[in-house]
Amino acid sequence: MTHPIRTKPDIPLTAVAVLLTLSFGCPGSRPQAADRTSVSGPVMIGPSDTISDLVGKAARVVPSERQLRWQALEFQAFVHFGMNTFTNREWGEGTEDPKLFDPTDLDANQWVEAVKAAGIRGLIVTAKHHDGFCLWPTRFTEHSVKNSPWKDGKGDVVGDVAAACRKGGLKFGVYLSPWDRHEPTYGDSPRYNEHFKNQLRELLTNYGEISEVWFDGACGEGPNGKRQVYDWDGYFKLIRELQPGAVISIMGPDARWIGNEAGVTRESEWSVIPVVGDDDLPDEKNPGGIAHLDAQAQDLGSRERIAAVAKQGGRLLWYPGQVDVSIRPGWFYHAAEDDKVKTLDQLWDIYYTSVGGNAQLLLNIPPDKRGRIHENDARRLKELGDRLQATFAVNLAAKARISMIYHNSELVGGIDERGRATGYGKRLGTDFEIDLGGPKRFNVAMLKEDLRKGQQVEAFAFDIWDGKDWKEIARGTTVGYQKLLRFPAVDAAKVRVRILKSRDKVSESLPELFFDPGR
Ligand code: FUL
Repeated sequence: MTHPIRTKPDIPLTAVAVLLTLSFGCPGSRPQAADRTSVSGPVMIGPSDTISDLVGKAARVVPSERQLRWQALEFQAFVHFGMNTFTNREWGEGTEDPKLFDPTDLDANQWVEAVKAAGIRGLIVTAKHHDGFCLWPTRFTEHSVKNSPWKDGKGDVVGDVAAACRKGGLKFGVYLSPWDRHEPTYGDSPRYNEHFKNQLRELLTNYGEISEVWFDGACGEGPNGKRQVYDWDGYFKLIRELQPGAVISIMGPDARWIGNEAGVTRESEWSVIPVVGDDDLPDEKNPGGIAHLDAQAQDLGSRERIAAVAKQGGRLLWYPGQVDVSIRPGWFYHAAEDDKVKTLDQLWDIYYTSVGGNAQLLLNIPPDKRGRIHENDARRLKELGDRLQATFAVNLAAKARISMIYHNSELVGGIDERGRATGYGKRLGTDFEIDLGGPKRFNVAMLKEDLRKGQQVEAFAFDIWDGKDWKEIARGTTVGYQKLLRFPAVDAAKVRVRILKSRDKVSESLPELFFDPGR
C-alpha cells in the first residue's frame, strides 16, 4: 500500500539546479565523489549479497571525471580516412603501396566546419586502420604518409586534423587499430607491443590534448594467421600516464561498444554494468569491451543480470555505451555510395535512439579521395544541425516551477483511530509535478539524471494534465544521461514525471520540453 506525502512545495527549477550544482560541484571542478558512499571504481559483488545489497551497491557506482566529461560531449564525429579511401576497400591487405595515398585537396578545416554544422563536439580520426598505413609520419614504420606523394611526403594528416579541431573548438581523438596487417613484428607479441606503444607515445605526445583513444576489437586473422597477445595493461598505463584525461573506448575501460552498428541503444541502457571476475582487460575473442563482457547481450545491467553475475562473483563498473554508425553504408568513402548517404529522417531517428537513449553518438563521415567531406554528406550534416537547433534551442519548461513533489512511501505502521497513517517504511517512488506557467505545445520530452549521483531510474511514466485529469503519454525504463521521449504534439500547462521504480532516491528527473517542427 502506498501513500503520497507532500514534501517540497513550490521550488523553482532553477533553484533546484543551483542547489544541486552547489552541492555536487561543476563539471571540470576538482574531482570528487558525489557523496561519501559513491565510488567510480569497481564495487565487488558476490554470492552472499542479497538483492537489496546488490541494488544498494549498484546505486553507489558513479562515473569518473573523464567519463562525465566524455558523456557531456553527446555527439562526436568518426572519420575513416586512409589507404582504403584510395583503393576503394573497407579492409586493406597491408601490402598497398604508400604511393597510392594521394589526396588532391585535403582540408582538415573543411572536415571540422562540416561536422560542427551538425552540432558535433568532438572528432576521432583513424590514425591507423587494419592495413597498417599511418596518417602521421611515424618514426617506427615506413608504411605512412611520409612515403606518399601527398605534400612530397612532408604531410601529416593527424597533425592537420588536430590543429583544425583545436582551431574549431572540437575535442580530438585517435583510432589506432591494434590489428596491423602490414607490420612485420605483428604476431611476435613482445616486439609488436613495443612497436604499438611507440606509436601510441608519438600520438599522445606530439598532438596536444587527446580526448579519446579508440581501440577496435576487429581481427580478421584466419585459423593459420598470426597470433598476437596484446599488452592491454601496458597500453592503458601509457595512455593514463601521457593523457590522463583521455577516455579509452571499446577495447578499453571507459566506454563500451553499444553492440551494433545501426545506431540504436537498448530499451534499457545501463551505465552500471556487472562483470564476472576481477580481470579488467579486453578479450580478443570478444571484440566489444573489457572483462569478457558480451557487448551484444540484450540485458547488461538489470537487477536480474546483476544477481546472476553476483552468483559467480564479480564487480560493478561504470561502463557507458557509445553508438558508432556510418552516414554511408561503408566506413570508408566509396564514390558508388554518394547517393546512399543516410536521409535526414534516418539520422534524426538515430539521434533519438542514441543520444536520446543514454549513449554517446559517434557518427562516421568518411572524406573522399580529394581529402574533403563530400558535398552530399556536408549538406546532410548541415540539415541535421539545423533540425537539432530548431528543436532543442528553446526549452519550453525553462521557466517551469515544481508545484509539488510526492514521495510515495510504503505504509508500514497502520491507520490510527482518526484515519491517519502511523508510520511509513522505505520510499518506493517519486512524482515530480511541474507547472509550466501557462499552456505550451510540445512533442518531445527530455529526461536526465544527475550522473554524479549514479544511475537510479528503472521505470518511469510521463503524464500531461489535460485540464481535468492526468493523462499518461509515455513510459519507459532507464533514463541515465539522457532519455528523449517523442509523441504526437500536445498542449498542456502541467506535466508530471512518475518514477515507478528506482534503485535509490531520484533527485533530478525534471523534464525539458521541446517542439520538433519536423514531426
Ligand atoms: C570495425 C572495423 O573493422 C571497421 O573497419 C571500422 O573501423 C569499425 C568502426 O570497426 O571493427
